[in-house]
Amino acid sequence: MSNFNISRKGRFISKRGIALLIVLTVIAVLSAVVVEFAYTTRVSVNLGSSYRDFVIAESIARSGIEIAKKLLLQDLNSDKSQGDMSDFKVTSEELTGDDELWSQTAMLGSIFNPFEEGQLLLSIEDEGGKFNLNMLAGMDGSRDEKMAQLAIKLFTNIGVENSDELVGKIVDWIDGDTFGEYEYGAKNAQMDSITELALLPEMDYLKYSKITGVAPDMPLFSRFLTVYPQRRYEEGAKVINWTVNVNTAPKEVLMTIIRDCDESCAQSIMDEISENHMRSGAEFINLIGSYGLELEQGVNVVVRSDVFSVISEGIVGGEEDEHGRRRGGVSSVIRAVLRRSEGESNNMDILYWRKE
Ligand SMILES: [Ca+2]
Ligand SMILES: [Ca+2]
Repeated sequence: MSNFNISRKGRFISKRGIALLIVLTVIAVLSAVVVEFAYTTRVSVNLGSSYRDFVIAESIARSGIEIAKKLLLQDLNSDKSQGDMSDFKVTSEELTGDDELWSQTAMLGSIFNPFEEGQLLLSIEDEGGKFNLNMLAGMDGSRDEKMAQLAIKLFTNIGVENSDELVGKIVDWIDGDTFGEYEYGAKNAQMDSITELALLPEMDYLKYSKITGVAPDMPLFSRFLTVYPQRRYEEGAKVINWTVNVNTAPKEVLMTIIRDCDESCAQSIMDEISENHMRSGAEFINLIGSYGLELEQGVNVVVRSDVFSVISEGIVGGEEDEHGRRRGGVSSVIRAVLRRSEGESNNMDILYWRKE
């Protein structure tokens, strides 16, 4: 295999060069976490070796969350200095190493490993390209019909049968009132986690993984759906449009937000975006306009986001597979949702945290 890739901007960048850039970035953040790591390593000497391995694995997973925070803040700063406030995905085939490093972290484990005693597998995903289920209903108990129609369209695009019935169940689950066809045992409050979908009437694993687009053993996140940011009630507004970061939206979401755009149409638009990411909502409107297409009602298009889901796994022991990933060792996984706050002092809020 060639040791060189051509970046989107036409430059030749060696894989070693990319690895070096990532190494430099991570070394900068490691100084912050190394103290915790050294401490747990010292403590572990006195413990049984399998428990010791678990403590180290967990420490690596925690460090991964710190690395994710740092990468996202660094991205915000470099976006500001470059005057391009957009967040987009860089796929592994076209790694450039110098922009949107957060979106390239899936490569981290196989390119290099900063931890001598184990391996870090980190993935960061933008939640801004997904449908926020909490938009379906307001505190006043009313169903937001515009959002309901968009959700029905999205579920139909995903291949869910009776998607209007599913949306009805979710609305009853979320909305503040206690009347409705599927109200029995409903929460009647906004969702805190996608996993609440599993509590809906007549839900099973197969349906759950179809609706969320992920395997049942990865329950926290979904390819198309999110519950973040939970802004709807906080703002107290009755009608809020669906704000979508089109740079990170999956094909099924693009099919939903554009009127009369089938799968191959959405695929072409997604290909164009991955070739040249959108730098403004207007640019996207022009792009779909060139296909003779327009947005659905109730949709706002943006090109950036501040809410990201992170899966950080530390693995100790085991054997490396052909991709350089360890299998069969002691593993610790942390799933978190992080929000970047803009302002004088950029920082990260943790919206969700779960350790497995
Ligand atoms: Ca960015
Ligand atoms: Ca209800």
